[in-house]
Amino acid sequence: MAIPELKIPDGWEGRAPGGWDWQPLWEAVEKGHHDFTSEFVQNSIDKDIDPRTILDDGLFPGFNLQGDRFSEQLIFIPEMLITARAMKAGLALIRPLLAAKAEKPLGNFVIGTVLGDMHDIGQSIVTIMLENAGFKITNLGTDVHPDKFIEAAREEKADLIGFSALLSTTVYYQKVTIEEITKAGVRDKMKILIGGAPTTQEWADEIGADGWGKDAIAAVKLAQALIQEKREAWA
Ligand code: B12
Repeated sequence: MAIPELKIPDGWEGRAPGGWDWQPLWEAVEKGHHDFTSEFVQNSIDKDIDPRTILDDGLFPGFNLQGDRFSEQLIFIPEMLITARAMKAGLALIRPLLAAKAEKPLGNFVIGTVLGDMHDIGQSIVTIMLENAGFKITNLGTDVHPDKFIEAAREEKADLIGFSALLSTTVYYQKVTIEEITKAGVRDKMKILIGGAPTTQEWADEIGADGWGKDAIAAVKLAQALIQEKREAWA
């Protein structure tokens, strides 16, 4: 087993002001110091560092280091949770900077993590990027029952709906949720996107989703393409 190490983003110095040092933020996220993380992220925003750079160069290294340790079972749920809390404290500050101020949204997008699954960092990043691209997002959070997805889709007259799943056991609920949407008679009113680390294009095809996004950038491209496609109108 390889001992996880901090992966320092290539060329980060070129994306930060002279004399800048991300090390304290890498350590704060790693150790789960969410107050310090917020302060440091705010300071980075005040220094006009690009929010994507804050995310990629500032927040991810410490998060990924703990993630690798969690995967190797060197740390456990409590430590991973406090790191996730720090990550989310940072994301919360970046979000308003990236959110588009479009007067007329490109479309209504409902997103959530499927039943039985508590992972929400990835879908939060997808949410931020989609907002940035001009979509109106309704984020239902984690552990979302298929009925709740259907109810929100009806309420929001969703154009697009997205299901995140991070566990090989919960990807099954992406399939179940699509089946329930079909049974409810609303399948053709929206385009369905899926994502999450264990998912693939093959899985998306197998369960009848309209698309699969490998990451947040792919999710945005996919959403922009699918919003152009024909859908049944909501009543
Ligand atoms: C953080 C984390 C946790 C945290 C979650 C905190 C939170 N608020 O999210 C906590 C500690 C709670 C946790 C718990 C568990 N976890 Co966990 N967790 C992770 C970890 C370290 C990181 C996941 C993550 O956030 N990745 C970063 C984000 C940015 O990536 P992402 O989610 O893949 O999202 C990107 C893309 O997939 C895509 N995307 C995501 N969603 C969507 C949606 C759409 C529509 C689209 C288009 C795209 C898209 O875009 C995103 C951005 O680029 C991973 C291991 C790892 N290193 O990845 C394990 C991991 C996912 N967990 C795992 C396990 C086993 C568990 C537990 C079962 C552990 C346990 N023994 O109880 C529990 C399950 C709890 C539950 N019921 O959900 C396993 C899953 C193995 C498997 N294949 O099933 C992993 C892989 C670790 C491992 N190797 O063992 N976990």
